[in-house]
Amino acid sequence: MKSLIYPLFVFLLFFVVPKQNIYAEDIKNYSLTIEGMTCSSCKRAIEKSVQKMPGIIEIKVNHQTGKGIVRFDAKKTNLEKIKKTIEGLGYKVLKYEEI
Ligand SMILES: [Cu+2]
Repeated sequence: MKSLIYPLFVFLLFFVVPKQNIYAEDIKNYSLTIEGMTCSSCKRAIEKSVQKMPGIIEIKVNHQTGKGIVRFDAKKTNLEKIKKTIEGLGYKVLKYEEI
């Protein structure tokens, strides 16, 4: 059993750990313009749902301006998926732009 520990450690170190890393070149930042947010519950609903998606690092939206920013790992998700999540809640993504 002990003889398995070292190979297991090496396996985890070289094969499992790197896959969980986020590489700087995969991180994308987008600005969003969202239609339909009227109060802070709208803001929270969007932030909560998007934050739960795999690959999302951060999302912040402002219901007063309709603007938001999202930061994500492009290896794990993309803007189309984020847009679908937001629109699934009943809002509309009018515009998005890489920043
Ligand atoms: Cu609201």
